[in-house]
Amino acid sequence: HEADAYRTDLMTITRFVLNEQSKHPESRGDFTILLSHIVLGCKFVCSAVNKAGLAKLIGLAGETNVQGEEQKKLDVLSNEVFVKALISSGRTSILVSEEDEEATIVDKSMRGRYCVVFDPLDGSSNIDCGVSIGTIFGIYAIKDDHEPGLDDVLQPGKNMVAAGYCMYGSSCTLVLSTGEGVNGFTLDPSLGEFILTHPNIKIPKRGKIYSVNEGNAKNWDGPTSKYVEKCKYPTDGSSPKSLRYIGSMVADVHRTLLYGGIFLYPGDKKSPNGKLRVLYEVFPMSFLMEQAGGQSFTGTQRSLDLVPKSIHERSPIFLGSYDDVEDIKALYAAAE
Ligand code: AHM
Ligand code: MG
Repeated sequence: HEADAYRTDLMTITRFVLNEQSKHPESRGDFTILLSHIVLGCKFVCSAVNKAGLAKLIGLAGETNVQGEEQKKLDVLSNEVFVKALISSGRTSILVSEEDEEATIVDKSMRGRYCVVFDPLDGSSNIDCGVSIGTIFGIYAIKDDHEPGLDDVLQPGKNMVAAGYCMYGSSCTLVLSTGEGVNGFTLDPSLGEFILTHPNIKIPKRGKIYSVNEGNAKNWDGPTSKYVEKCKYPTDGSSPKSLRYIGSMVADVHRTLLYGGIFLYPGDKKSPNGKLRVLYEVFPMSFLMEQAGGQSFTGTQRSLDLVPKSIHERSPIFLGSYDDVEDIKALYAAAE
């Protein structure tokens, strides 16, 4: 009976990725090992985030613990866990984290074929009020026998071999693409395993939601202003869109992926490049969006074609349902 099979035949993320990799004869299992270390980091952060609300009660972040040591802030702690997990996987050469100004070049004795760019805990302004936050990551492969350098990570997003995020929300959800579609896994806390719950995610071709920090509207450029105006007062007979904005990129993008619509963090007069970082925010989310059938645009080009010049560079971003992104592209084209 099929209903039974679903309950007893658990597709864990490790099993899923092993299956995927086995289709590639050249695969040596390195990617699966790397991923299991990323998953460990996500489980750790999930558990730390869940306890954060109790911090005052049990003395976590920002307080002194029984040994008299100052406790670490959640984002600093998350970064340390990811850096150590990634190095100890033995499968990485370079790490770029939002928390660290410089890239980490992994010691020769621990080096592997991958570079990981990540934001260990994004949306940190939402931590103290218990709103969803997340980890974002992207993975590049480097050529064998080659001294790792910054040029391995200063590459367009289309060269990534995988990207994903983990959302610490009402449940802990990991969304991953290795370039063959997008799949979502939910942490079963009783098993400590991510189980496939959202196979083959496809974003609706058009959506009914727009997501943007409208508090910046007075500094927007013409096309962004026109676009948002059309969301509210459509001129083609369609219904106005709903506004949803959490202020956590992972949560806003996750909703966009599942329900459709558009997420915008445009450049404006004050911040011409917007706020979001190319390597570990714009690229991984754009990779996932395209893999799910959506699009991502910077205001001038396809986001994944951008060639970053520095590791913490920012870019405007417009991503989401294919047709909704077409509309904003048309407005920018018309303004040229
Ligand atoms: P952070 O890296 O300091 O957490 O900032 C990134 C976050 C994103 O998650 C979110 O999309 C954006 O900042 C929200 O910015 P704003 O508060 O300007 O709307
Ligand atoms: Mg961030």
